[in-house]
Amino acid sequence: MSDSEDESPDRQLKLVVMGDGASGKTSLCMRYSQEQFSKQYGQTVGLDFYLKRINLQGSMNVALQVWDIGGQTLGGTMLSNYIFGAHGVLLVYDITNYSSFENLDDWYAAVKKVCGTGPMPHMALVGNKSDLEHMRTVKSDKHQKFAQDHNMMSYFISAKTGDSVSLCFQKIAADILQVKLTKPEVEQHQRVVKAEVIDTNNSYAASSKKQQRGQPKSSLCIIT
Ligand SMILES: Nc1nc2c(ncn2[C@@H]2O[C@H](COP(=O)(O)OP(=O)(O)OP(=O)(O)O)[C@@H](O)[C@H]2O)c(=O)[nH]1
Ligand SMILES: [Mg+2]
Repeated sequence: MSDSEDESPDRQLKLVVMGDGASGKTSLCMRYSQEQFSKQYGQTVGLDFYLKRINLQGSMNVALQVWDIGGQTLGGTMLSNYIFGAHGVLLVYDITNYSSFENLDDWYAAVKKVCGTGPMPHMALVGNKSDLEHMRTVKSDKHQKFAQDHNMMSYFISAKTGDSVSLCFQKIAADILQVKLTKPEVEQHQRVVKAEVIDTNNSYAASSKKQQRGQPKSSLCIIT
């Protein structure tokens, strides 16, 4: 157990992760809390909890209580209870699935309903599966407009590669607690750039003009 785990946290935050089924909420939570990813889809029934202890500015210990809400709960009677008391809400959609983006209106409305005329929690728009950029169906400007219209912070992440996952949570926690992340903190949570060699003959790049012209088979180095 690390020193920070021994100490009781200075602050505890409830973060609720919501959005359509299969948008990658559980994958995001698993990546963040356990550095794991599974290609298999197991639908979340109701909700799951994750706990992550982080440190802000080297001095503030924060316990993040992450509530992973099953996509099927939209319209159900329990959803309001799950949202109640949230400090932050992550509205997650899949950038390759347009309807998961469209349905964010309903997820947003569910949060609004719980808050009534009171203050809204910190809201973050999270476009997941950024590793599937070549299959994107939600244009980036639509994403930005939604974030602006709803006064939300906005992120593109990949639960699969881990890209921007840690930084996203770190920034959300810092924003809620109104502290500024230091440059070293931002760098620390930015994922280390790694090169992955993929076989272009089995990837989307296989249909590129280069291949069509019958050029020799090759491997492509992608920076993720
Ligand atoms: N390529 C890719 N696949 C992902 C990513 N995140 C999740 N997936 C896949 O998408 C599928 C659904 O992921 P889940 O995390 O179970 O989705 P969920 O939002 O929790 O779904 P519900 O529990 O039904 O609400 C799984 O097959 C994951 O492997 C990602 O960043 N990239
Ligand atoms: Mg799930």
